[in-house]
Amino acid sequence: MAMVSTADFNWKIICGGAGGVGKTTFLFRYLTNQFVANTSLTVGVQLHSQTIERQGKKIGLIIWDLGGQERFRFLQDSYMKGASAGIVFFDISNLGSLLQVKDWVAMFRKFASPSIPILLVGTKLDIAEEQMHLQSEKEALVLVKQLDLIGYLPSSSKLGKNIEAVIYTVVDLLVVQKLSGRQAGTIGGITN
Ligand SMILES: Nc1nc2c(ncn2[C@@H]2O[C@H](COP(=O)(O)OP(=O)(O)O)[C@@H](O)[C@H]2O)c(=O)[nH]1
Ligand SMILES: [Mg+2]
Repeated sequence: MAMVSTADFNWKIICGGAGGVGKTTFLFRYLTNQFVANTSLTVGVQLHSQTIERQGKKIGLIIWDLGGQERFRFLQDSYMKGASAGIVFFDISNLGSLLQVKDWVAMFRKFASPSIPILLVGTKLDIAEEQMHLQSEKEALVLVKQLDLIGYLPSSSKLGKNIEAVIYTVVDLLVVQKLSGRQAGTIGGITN
């Protein structure tokens, strides 16, 4: 992968979470500002690249959409290498999907870096009942603390809620870490 660019930083962000929680839909919404109701099953890994500007810095991003399906797991270890940050998704309308969060966090730390910053994101806020919002937030915040994640954000790709906020939260943290000279959770890789 050629990363010839004039960006100040080039970062790889990896996305994980149970199949069907809305990872592909989220990334599609982020990149195109459109909601598609029928994304086909993500086969293995898809990647999207873009350049954004945050805090006066030009940042080249490569966002990797890891398939949640068990049968593609074998592909995934090497794709996590060199990642600077991770996003783990679960479905607010299906709290069973929270059970897989721990595994994804463990994989990111094992194959990317033990100190990789990871944001927890709830999806499909629009179809979850009010009581689920509260319940999911409570459980998500427990996980954030337990697993030492950088935070939690509820989102809806349908409503376009907290889509950019998710990406910017991660990127802004990396920028701050970089500028303050702290390790941005990566070992070599594509990070400048
Ligand atoms: N109502 C609603 N449905 C969503 C949302 N995000 C994803 N979905 C639906 O959830 C299903 C699975 O989404 P997908 O992105 O393929 O999940 P992935 O396996 O995690 O990539 C699709 O039918 C999406 O349309 C959302 O924010 N609101
Ligand atoms: Mg997918």
